[in-house]
Amino acid sequence: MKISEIHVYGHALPVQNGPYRLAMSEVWTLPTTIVKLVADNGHVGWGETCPVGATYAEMHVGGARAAIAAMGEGLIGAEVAPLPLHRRMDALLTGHNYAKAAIDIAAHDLLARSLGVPVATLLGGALTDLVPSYYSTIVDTPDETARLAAEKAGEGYPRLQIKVGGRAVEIDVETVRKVWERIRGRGIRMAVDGNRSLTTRDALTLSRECPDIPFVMEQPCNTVEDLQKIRPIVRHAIYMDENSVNLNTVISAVGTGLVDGFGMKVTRIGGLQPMRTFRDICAARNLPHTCDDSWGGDIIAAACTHIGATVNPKLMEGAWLAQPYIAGNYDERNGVKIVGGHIRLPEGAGLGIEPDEGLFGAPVASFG
Ligand code: 0XW
Ligand code: MG
Repeated sequence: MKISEIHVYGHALPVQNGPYRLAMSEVWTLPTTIVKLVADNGHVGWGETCPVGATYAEMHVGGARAAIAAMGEGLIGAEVAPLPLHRRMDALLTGHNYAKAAIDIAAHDLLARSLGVPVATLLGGALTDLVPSYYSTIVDTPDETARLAAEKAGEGYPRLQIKVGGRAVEIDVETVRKVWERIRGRGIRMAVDGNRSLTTRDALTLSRECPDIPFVMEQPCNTVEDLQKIRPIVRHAIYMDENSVNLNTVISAVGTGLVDGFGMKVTRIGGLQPMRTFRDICAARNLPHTCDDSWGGDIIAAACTHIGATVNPKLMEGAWLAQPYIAGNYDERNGVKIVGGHIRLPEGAGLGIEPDEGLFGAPVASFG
């Protein structure tokens, strides 16, 4: 089964009750990029990639579309199977994992649909049909963050991620302490995510001022070198997120004992094929991790849920979805939703969703 056509669509995802605010950025609308693959036997598959703005990480919408265009014609005639497809993509373009991920996800959807099985089956098999999610607060006042954290804990989220950074560290300490007052004793896990923004000085202060609170510090500082510096002296577990840009960085972080887990994005690592390798590396070292993406609609949400369902539940830190911030679904009937802090694995073949093509308008590019 070979790729015969590739269509690329642009679609705007406005942030409901925006902006979505991280330590170093604020976003109101996210332009997502959707890929439809058509095979020579008529089967189709859908993929997506949606960076959360242009400064969260080294990725942006223009880069995604340019990279897909650079590979487009060269992928016509390629085998719709993850390994040969990645070899072909790597032969056409170095890097640009987040663009390759859209093709990879579409190929998984297409292959699974043609076999009549869920994508989770291609990824090794689902271990659950109810995948835990986690709620991520935005950077806000200590009181508002604590109020929201308590509300989300009450909704059934098993884990909360509290965003900090971009301001005096004293406010971050106050925020974390106030959240903890509201959720302690309720069995809810907690991550404190600096999204690369903290100096090593402030990361140490945050850890030392909260020795009694069992949170994990997610990507507090900007670089691997910063993490190496604080690693031996902080009191908290460290998770790597934005720095784990490919399997090579993951292997180094795992092999050197730099981290206790990961926040992982399906598109940053290059799609579901590298994501399953990442999952297995973490399992071999007993390291917990998330299965997220930075943003995206139903296609990304379904991809995160399918891989999330294959992770050892003991190590699964949750699949974060942008869905609570997005109005509507690509597939009104089977759209992926968080209910009670958990996500039901979509049923049916492939990703289990049938996007309404009419929403996306004319393709911004087509190949084949
Ligand atoms: C909470 N997320 C998964 C969504 C935002 O894009 C940021 C991200 C993270 O953990 O850094
Ligand atoms: Mg993070």
